Amino acid sequence: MFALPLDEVVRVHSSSGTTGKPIVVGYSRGDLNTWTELTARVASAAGVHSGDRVQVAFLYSMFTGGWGMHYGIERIGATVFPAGSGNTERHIMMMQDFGTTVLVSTPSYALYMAEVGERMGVDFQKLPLRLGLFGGEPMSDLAKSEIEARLAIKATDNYGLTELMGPGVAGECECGCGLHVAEDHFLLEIVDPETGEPRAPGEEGELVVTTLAKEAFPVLRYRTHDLTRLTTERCECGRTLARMEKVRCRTDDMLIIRGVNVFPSQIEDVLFEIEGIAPHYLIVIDRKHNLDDLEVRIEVEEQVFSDIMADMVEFTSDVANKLQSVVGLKAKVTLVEPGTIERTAGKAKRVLDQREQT
Ligand code: DLL
Repeated sequence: MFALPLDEVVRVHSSSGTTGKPIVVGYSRGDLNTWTELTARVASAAGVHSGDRVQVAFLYSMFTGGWGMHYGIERIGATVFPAGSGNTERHIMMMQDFGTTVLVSTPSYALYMAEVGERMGVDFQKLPLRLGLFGGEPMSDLAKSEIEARLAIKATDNYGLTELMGPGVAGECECGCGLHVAEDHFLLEIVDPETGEPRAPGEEGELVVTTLAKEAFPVLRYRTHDLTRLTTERCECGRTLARMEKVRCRTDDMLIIRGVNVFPSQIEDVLFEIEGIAPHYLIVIDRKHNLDDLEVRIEVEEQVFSDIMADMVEFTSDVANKLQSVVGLKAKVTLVEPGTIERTAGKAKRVLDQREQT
């Protein structure tokens, strides 16, 4: 699908394969320059400036996150630590030793870093860390506040996808009220995900994007599967670019369990509001006797575990009732010990759907 001969393509990346086989994309020299400009733009809107020490904890690989943000931050004149993802204790050590001021990662990895740091006895309030640029996966309002409180930083959301370039498509400014879109490079439309018909301004729908200046891999009316809405109301920061609301979910994130449409983000919202639940969970769906079975495994904090059976039963049934009132389904709630749900340094895997195999 390249629009230029291969010898003019100077970089290749691929998507994380959210919907199956990864999509391979190419960049010309001009595309790389544009990409750097646009990631510099989102980073500076978020509040990064020269003098900042920025620790990039995205994968440096075929994934666009690491390389994309790296060059933009360099262009601003800030100092980049290309730490990559994984080896979390080393990350924490780097934050302490280098006096990192800005962290760049997925929101789920930031929460994991908070956990590891707390275990290491680090007081994040005392570190110079002040800002986080997060992206690559949804960050609910509650997850955002939790990151802000535990890491003692301000968190901003950054959106993009490989097919358009990677990060740099849209990002939150310091006002934190939606993501400013690089409208001079991308034409955005919102359509009805079922029919493809345009939605009225301000209505929620699927984001469809046309690239305006890409050379090696231009796309026309590309369907992102991401649900959002656009606003052209002026932002307090003074930028006149349109803003998109944070993407809560994808059209194809939707799970259909016993005929009920369920978005993992709805489950997350319920869990994050309950005291004593750690921000790590796994949704397991199975099919038993031709019937879908929903289980939500959640990590709880030490103090929730009780020797009194009745207390534990009450806690789990309280969580199950809250889930049922929001999602409309009865879920089996399983409490698991802290640290037992698998952590990833990239995008979190929250759903295990075992129905296909049964
Ligand atoms: O995730 C590019 C990226 C990297 C953006 C780092 C921001 C920061 P892909 O791997 O192709 O590209 O995945 C794109 O991830 O269609 C959304 O469903 C989801 N996604 C990306 N950023 C956000 C976000 C990168 N801020 C797919 N909020 C997209 C919600 C997001 N979902």
